Amino acid sequence: MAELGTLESLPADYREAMTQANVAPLWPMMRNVLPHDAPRPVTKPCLWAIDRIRPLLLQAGELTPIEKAERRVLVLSDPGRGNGAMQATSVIYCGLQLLLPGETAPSHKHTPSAARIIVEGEGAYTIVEGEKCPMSRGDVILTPGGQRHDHGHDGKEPVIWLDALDLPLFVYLEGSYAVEGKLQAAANRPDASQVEYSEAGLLPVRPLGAPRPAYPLMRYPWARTRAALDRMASVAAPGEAVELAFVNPETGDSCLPTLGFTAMLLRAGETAMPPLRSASAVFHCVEGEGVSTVNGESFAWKAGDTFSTTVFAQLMHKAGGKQPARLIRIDDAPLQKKLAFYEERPRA
Ligand code: GTQ
Repeated sequence: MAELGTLESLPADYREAMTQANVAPLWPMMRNVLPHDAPRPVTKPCLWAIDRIRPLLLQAGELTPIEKAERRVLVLSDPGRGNGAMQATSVIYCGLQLLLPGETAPSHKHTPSAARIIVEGEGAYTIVEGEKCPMSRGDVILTPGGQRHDHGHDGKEPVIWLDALDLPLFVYLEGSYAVEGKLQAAANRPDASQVEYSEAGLLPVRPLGAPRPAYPLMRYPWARTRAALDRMASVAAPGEAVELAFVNPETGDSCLPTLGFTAMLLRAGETAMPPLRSASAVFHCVEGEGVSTVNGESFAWKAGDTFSTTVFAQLMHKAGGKQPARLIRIDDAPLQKKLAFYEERPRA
């Protein structure tokens, strides 16, 4: 492969003239923007242990009243992007949010899409365009871009959940903004996961030509997800992956436009070695414990912990203990598929 010319090899007056003209030579930067054969990720894999972050989050509850926070969140910061990075990977933002009993987080809508995975506590809820979604541990609740949402809490203990948004993408696109509004009244009926989409393979019949809701299902209750995983695990061959995707039940598409969510079960003591994927990902452990290696670096996790992986990472997961581990995987594969470059490669 040809050695490309460096910036330093160009005459100083030529470099100065380029700067004055607001131009830059591509060739010294060529391999930065187009590296050979595979991307060179900026993201560094990281483990965010709940035991470390929970006390800081509860302290935030004392230091900052909800009125002064709008959303009381500690963002999971990618160490590859330096202190205070507002993202976990290129596309994925994650934050741990705290709501205390009696609090409400004000209503707003924004261009990025979000999903929440409940980590602990009972009695909180999110209202999305009037649909009141109760929050229980492991539930996945969507707030798609442009849909008004506010959070409330009728329970007795602090509630913590993990937010996942495509916010970094929207910031990059100079497309990120929020619109504030009034707290919503809940619609006088249960959320669609309880009444319209309560069984896989059964959809509400609508008149011909009636519009299908873009986001028919806002809440994926953990009790259902967990039972489905366990049923799959009971028939899966040893070594066969037990993983289910959260999809739009009307279309089968990913539940959000850019981010994908799956639930995984790792049988106790079993090692899973997925292919190398072009998508970046964040894993959240809902139940159990285990160890994952990301390009040879080990992260020991347990329920409530979250960790990130980079694009094309060599991954290995192993559930520890005597119980299976159940995790939720968040990735940006739906965005990459829409851009027609999502790729999987066999492990080296
Ligand atoms: O709960 O609406 O972590 O708007 C970041 C932005 C949560 C939310 C975040 C948000 C929210």
